[in-house]
Amino acid sequence: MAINPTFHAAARPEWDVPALLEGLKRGDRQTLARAITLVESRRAEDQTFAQELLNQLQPKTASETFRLGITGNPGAGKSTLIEVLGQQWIASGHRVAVLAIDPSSPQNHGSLLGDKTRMEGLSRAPEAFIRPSPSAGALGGLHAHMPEVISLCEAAGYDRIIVETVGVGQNETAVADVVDFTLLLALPGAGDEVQGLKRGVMEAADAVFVNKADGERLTMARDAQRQLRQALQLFHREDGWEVPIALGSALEPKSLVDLFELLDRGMRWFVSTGMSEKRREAQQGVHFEQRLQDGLLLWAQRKHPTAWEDVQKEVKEGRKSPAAAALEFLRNLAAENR
Ligand SMILES: Nc1nc2c(ncn2[C@@H]2O[C@H](COP(=O)(O)OP(=O)(O)OP(=O)(O)O)[C@@H](O)[C@H]2O)c(=O)[nH]1
Ligand SMILES: [Mg+2]
Repeated sequence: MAINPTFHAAARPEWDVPALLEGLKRGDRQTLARAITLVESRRAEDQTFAQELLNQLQPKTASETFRLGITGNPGAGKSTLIEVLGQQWIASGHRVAVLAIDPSSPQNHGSLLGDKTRMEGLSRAPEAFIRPSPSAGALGGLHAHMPEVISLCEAAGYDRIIVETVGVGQNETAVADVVDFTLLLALPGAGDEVQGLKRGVMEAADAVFVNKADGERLTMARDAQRQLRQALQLFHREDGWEVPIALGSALEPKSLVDLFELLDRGMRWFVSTGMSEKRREAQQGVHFEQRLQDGLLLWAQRKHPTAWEDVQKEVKEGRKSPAAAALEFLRNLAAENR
């Protein structure tokens, strides 16, 4: 194949931040999708535009928007439930954004495709916006951009944000760092299924829903409810909120009345006691620190690529302990920047 020596890839057009802001204000979905692409971009030249955009967004208060995290083991029925809940919220006049965290692992790709069919009604609704977000990355930890993506959705007029994430592995409790309220989905059956939930996941839950309480599983669902109640008693909550445990079936919308009620009640309680606002403030602090850590790491790595590689090698080969190697690297950096 001949290579055209006069060919130059077209320079990427610069981002038009005022146009993005204006589009967001209009609630334009395409603009929202583009704005999310911008803040998720790893290109260094996009960073300035992303920050310029984010800095001009008016932050929403906890009484204006509600951020709900839905977590639970793979296959617990999170997407199926969101399909019903989202439509219920739309019917009461809300605009709903669903952000599904893509665990970025090959065995999970099936579920993302599945989400399209599992949230079919919602994905066709003009009042809904559904977006999978990448979670992993060399730097930046879990869903590193989730707080920004949430702000963008809110700026575009979505007042109910649902973040779906599997409650396993590293994603475990991270969702609680970006939402006002965390709903944990559990499955019928005392014993194994209940035990399978990690302590951290249970502790982060503001409410639990035993899903798939249908057909022959109803008795098992009640067992699970009882056992979860006992397990939750072991955790002390300083805020005084008693974690409710509902049961029902995402496939039978009528059985979800209790769940919808408890979500409403939870939302009102968290807003009226100032808990939601307090959480948002604390989360801002956490995000700042995370961003700073990411930035410092990247900076150190770029400044001394060779030393970085050498030290990595030494650690991997067991010639230095990770702690000692990190300390030495930091000392060298500090000495140089004194
Ligand atoms: N019987 C029954 N099946 C359900 C219920 N809710 C969901 N399912 C089924 O369980 C399977 C998994 O549902 P999803 O909604 O994709 O579960 P998920 O938690 O989003 O799964 P991941 O995104 O892969 O973690 C699907 O086949 C659903 O039809 C329920 O209440 N009862
Ligand atoms: Mg799902």
